[in-house]
Amino acid sequence: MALTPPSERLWWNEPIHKSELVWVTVAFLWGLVMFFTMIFWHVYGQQNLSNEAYRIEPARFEQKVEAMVAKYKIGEEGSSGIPVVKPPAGSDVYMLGRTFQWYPVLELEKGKNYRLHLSSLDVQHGFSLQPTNINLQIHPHYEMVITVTPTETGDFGVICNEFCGIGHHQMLGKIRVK
Ligand SMILES: [Cu+2]
Repeated sequence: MALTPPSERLWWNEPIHKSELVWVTVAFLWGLVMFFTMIFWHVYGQQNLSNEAYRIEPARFEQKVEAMVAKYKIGEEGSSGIPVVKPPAGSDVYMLGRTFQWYPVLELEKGKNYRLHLSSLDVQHGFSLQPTNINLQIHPHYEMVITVTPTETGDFGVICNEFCGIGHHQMLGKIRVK
């Protein structure tokens, strides 16, 4: 840091050193590459989903989830007490995040379309579908809707990848595809 002004006060009239010009150019071009990569990866990367988002009160979202559970429950997941729900193909399916669980377990059919609604009842959670590496931030008061078509059968884990409190590491959910 200079304590006194430069001797030539109009420093911006001095020529830019060649190496500085090279680095400014490299940084600018790299910025452009990364900008266009974001757009390219959204279309071709199959990781950044095109989602819709709507405002919703947590209590209202919980009502919708419970209505689906009451209608389409087919059992419970192990001894966890979390219901397993099998909604009809093509329908709206709901999963909520709350400290510290994903609720309920969804059973979907391979090759069918679903509109998956996600929201949180309390704090921000991260919906991370494993092992396909799909990530969405789930906020209270916002309902994220994505159209999903399962392409493989099996059990897919849903982990929370946004630290949400003391039980964060136990926040494991499941989507089962048959
Ligand atoms: Cu969480």
